Amino acid sequence: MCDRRTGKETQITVFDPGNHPHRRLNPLTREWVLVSPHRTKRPWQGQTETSPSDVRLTYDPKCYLCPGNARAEGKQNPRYEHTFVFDNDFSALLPDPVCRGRPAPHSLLQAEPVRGVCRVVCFSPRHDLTLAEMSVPDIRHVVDAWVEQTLDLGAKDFVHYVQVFENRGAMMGCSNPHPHCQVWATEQIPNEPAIEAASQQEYLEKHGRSLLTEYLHGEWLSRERLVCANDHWVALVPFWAAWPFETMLIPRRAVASLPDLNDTEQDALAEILKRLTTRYDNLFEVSFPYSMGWHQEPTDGEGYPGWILHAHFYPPLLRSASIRKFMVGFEMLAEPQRDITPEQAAERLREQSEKHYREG
Ligand code: H2U
Ligand code: ZN
Repeated sequence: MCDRRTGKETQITVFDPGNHPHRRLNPLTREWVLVSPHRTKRPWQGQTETSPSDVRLTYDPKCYLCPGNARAEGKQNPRYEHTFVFDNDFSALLPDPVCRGRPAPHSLLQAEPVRGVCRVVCFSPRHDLTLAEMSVPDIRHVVDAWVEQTLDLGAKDFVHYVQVFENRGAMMGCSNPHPHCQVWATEQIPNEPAIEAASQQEYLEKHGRSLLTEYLHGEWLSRERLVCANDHWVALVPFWAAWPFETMLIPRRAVASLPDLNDTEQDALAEILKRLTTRYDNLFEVSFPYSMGWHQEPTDGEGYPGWILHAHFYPPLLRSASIRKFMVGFEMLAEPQRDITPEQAAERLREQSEKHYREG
């Protein structure tokens, strides 16, 4: 092909997503992700040092989540056997109604009151465990707690959305190694679920099928980005993943929220959670940090026919137990960027054993 300006011949090569810089669209958030696979010609020659062996206590007398211990504000935890849920002592949201007061002085200075409830869910009385190292029946208790919290908080008239999330590891800002997650129930639907609601709704209207049902179908056929699966769940690296080892967990039956899962699907969820988190831990032989959370149908009673329940796992690690991906610079100012392709990441996770490296 001839360049009109310089008159020189330029070589146009055929687009190869495994080699050429390109952008991928996240249809849930409608954001683009820049993928630069040419930067990882030999992606796995970097160090993969293991972390110093960590000796962990099964019970820590100083931990505010261990059974029988006192929390920061003086309240005492019961001697719980499976899970334990309490109202966050430093809650980011409060349930008390407040009146709106004066209107905004300018349309650019909008503020609105938010009511809500924040809770903490301890996964296990054992201080030293993580989902990856808990037994499947014990993880099932965690699934039960998520379902109960969604039902309980979702039933409150001022709660329109229930966000279950886990910050794992100090790298993700987790304040305590004791296995736990948080539940924040809010009056307004927050940004991420709000945009996902709009995308899923629009897709359904346009195509007559749910976005994630359609997406899962294609991924199941191609298998390129699958990590692991059972009869009821699929774990995959999404085509549009921004974090190096980002995954999604999607149920194979179209359900909208955790309480919609039947008993067998809840058992299967406990099983796949253990398998996926074990693969993560084995990748760099470290207790893999991540933020994970569920996106489920809002509880405002509006009806979200296109909504499919799913979990996102956003782990920060890139090349080793200590080398992380930073979302800075171009990511902060322009759009997310990744080097290793989602297909390569899925392959790396598929290669991992489902027997935990610390076992035995
Ligand atoms: P992380 O998931 O980020 O570690 O947060 C744990 C939560 O536990 C945090 O939101 C709460 C903090 O407010 N917490 C209590 O409710 N009581 C305490 O005694 C300490 C921490
Ligand atoms: Zn503890």
